[in-house]
Amino acid sequence: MSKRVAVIGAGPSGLAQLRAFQSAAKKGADIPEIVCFEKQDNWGGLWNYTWRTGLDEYGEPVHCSMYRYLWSNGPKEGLEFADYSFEEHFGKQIASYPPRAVLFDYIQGRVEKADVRKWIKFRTPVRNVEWDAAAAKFNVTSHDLINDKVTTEAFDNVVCCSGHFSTPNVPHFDGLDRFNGRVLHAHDFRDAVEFKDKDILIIGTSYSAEDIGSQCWKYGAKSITVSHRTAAMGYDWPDNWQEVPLLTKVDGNTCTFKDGTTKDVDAIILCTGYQHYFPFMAEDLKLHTANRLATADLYKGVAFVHNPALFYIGMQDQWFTFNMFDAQAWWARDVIMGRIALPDKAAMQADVEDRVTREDANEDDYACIRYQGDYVKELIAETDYPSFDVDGANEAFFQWKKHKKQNIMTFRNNSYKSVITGTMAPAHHTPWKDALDDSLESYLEN
Ligand code: FAD
Ligand code: NA7
Repeated sequence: MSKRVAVIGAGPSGLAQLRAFQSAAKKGADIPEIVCFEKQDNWGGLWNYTWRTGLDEYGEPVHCSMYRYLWSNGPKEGLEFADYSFEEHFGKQIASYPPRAVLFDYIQGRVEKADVRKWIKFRTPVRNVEWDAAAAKFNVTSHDLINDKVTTEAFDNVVCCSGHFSTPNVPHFDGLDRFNGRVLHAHDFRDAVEFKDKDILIIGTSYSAEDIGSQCWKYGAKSITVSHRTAAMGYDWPDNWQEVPLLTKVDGNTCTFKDGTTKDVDAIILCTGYQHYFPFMAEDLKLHTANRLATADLYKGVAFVHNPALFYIGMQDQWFTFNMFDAQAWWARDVIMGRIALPDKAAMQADVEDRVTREDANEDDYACIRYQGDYVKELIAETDYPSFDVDGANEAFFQWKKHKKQNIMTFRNNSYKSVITGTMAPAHHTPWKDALDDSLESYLEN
């Protein structure tokens, strides 16, 4: 096939795209030439941990938002690859909430087996993507940082897999500029030990707030105060943890909240989410969407309705992750290879509207999980991605939610059944709160 496809990013979504093409080639298909551009020096995306924050050694914004001691925030049974089980990778079944290093190893195992590293240009950020209507091709400009060389190449398709949890959303609060302690966004949080014996204030109530607060609690923070804009998380928190209304002002170390109460703190961590940010995309190709399950302007959540030679993978808010990226990547591959035909623009826009309406009708998180599970099923049914028990994965998420409600500091001690191999995960050898070593070696000691 004489087509050329550019994949932007070698995180879980980009790697899913590479694996999708490689699996077609393995079955004898004539696949396009694939070039994957990755700005970091290794694959894995957010799972590729670095101690660095701010700018990296080349002056590029550090992509990593992950931190030491991060354990999966949902059960691994909800994200397992249908074509590469945990048992295949580790040679045994492992416990349900692996730390970051274990998941990185798992992600890496599949693509090492597929031998797709040769398609990736590391340390090569994409700087610009434009559509040349006359040639019906994209001009992709990338920067080889090691040789400081900028190149523009033509591609028939672009698959954007650059992630959307890296560019922080950083609100201002009155007096922050005069705060006497440390202020940081979750994107720059690396090591909870820094906050041992400290009083910390967290702003936000979603995954980052819950998990960074829990990390700080686990590693010995003196107190954790969580400030909410919309609603408190409402878990049964430990004694040195409180939930308060929104921060209204900071004066010295004293924080005042909407109900007039105050708290003196040593550090403020803004767990206020991230922006979908694509500075390298020409305006007519740029995705503008909120962080939600039904993204704007993506037919089937993948093909850009204003130019469907362009695909975005993994741009949804995420209950499902790795297996959803796979479903999307297999589907994008089949459009690119002419196996799936796209309808006209009006039909694609109607599809987006329908997804938005259906998402808006979801009444609770359980409905949202089912909604995203149904989406994964829908895409899988249209490709040769191995079918798996998505309802079983939904069930793992439902159990996870119940276990969190029962005890937010022990939910990671639970085990679930793999929907790929049918095996029950073993209990981990140490309860999460006592397991201070998050290394792969320690986790696999079961
Ligand atoms: P990313 O992982 O963000 O990868 C994008 C890649 O694109 C990066 O390698 C980046 O360097 C590259 N890139 C960006 N811009 C360019 C450019 N211009 N040119 C070239 N390359 C570029 N999910 C789970 O399933 N379980 C969890 O426990 C979990 N925990 C999380 C914890 C945190 C703190 C965060 C932020 C996210 C977490 N996630 C978790 C969700 C996470 O989004 C997915 O697991 C996954 O990493 C998304 O993959 P991705 O490839 O879409 O994006
Ligand atoms: P999320 O899930 O986007 O959540 C962002 C949180 O930040 C949410 O609680 C918001 O409150 C809060 N927020 C946003 N802006 C403000 C302002 N201005 N003031 C107060 N609070 C604000 O991001 P996370 O980082 O938690 O999670 C991202 C991913 O990382 C996730 O998928 C995980 O896998 C890990 P709201 O409820 O909107 O009032």
